[in-house]
Amino acid sequence: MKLQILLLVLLGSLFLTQGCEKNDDEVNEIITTENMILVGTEQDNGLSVEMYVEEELKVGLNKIYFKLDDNVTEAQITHKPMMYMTGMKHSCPYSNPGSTPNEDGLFESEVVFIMASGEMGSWDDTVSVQNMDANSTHTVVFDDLSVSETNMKKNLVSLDADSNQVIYIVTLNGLENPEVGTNEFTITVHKKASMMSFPEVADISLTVEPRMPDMGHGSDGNINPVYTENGKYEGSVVFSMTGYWTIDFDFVMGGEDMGTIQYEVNF
Ligand SMILES: [Cu+2]
Repeated sequence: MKLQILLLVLLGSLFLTQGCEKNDDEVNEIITTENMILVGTEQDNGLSVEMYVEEELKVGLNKIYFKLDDNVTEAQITHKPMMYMTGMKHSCPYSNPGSTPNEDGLFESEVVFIMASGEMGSWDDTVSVQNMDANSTHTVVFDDLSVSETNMKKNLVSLDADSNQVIYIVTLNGLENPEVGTNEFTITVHKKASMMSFPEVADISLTVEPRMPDMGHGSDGNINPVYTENGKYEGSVVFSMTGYWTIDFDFVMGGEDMGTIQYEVNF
């Protein structure tokens, strides 16, 4: 009898889960520019370019969308985020959109902001468009972008085979609203080759280890982050209760231990 009830509950939760997944798909489909934040509209040489975001820009991984005039079906878009500070400027890790828009007519790109905007400096994004339909070129600048602090960007300082110092820029994303249970996250890893160049790092073995230092325990069921694309590694972490947690990420490349980065979560 008890077994039958258990089976019924299991079956029920299976249907519930499927129902939820269906809903998520529907939500994804109705995301249009109307649900997004228009950062700005700029024009050059007869083409208008709009910049959209799903949420306010922040330190860490951001999706930035560009929309061109409706009739453009193919375009080569390159952009360059830049921060202007006193006496210097620097860029950050980013990826360029593909040559065709998504089903909502948006060209998708990613930017990993490594500093917040404010008294220390301001961000802009220079966007160059080669309209393949009209064979025309256009350049616009979105300036004074507002980027908020998250404390989710850290530097991993390591030595290469010749004992030269190498700086890797690491961000942790997706744990803004942690919950008891499984939390999916995305780590980004880029090498700081110069103030302007931040190539992705694709060949790192990462392990995740959450701990509750005040209580002396960790948790089971964590999934080590695995590389996907554009410097991104995806995994999940289990918080078995609310409170103060530390999360250690251990970095290994080519069998060599590169070091550990620790984040803190309190909820
Ligand atoms: Cu800066």
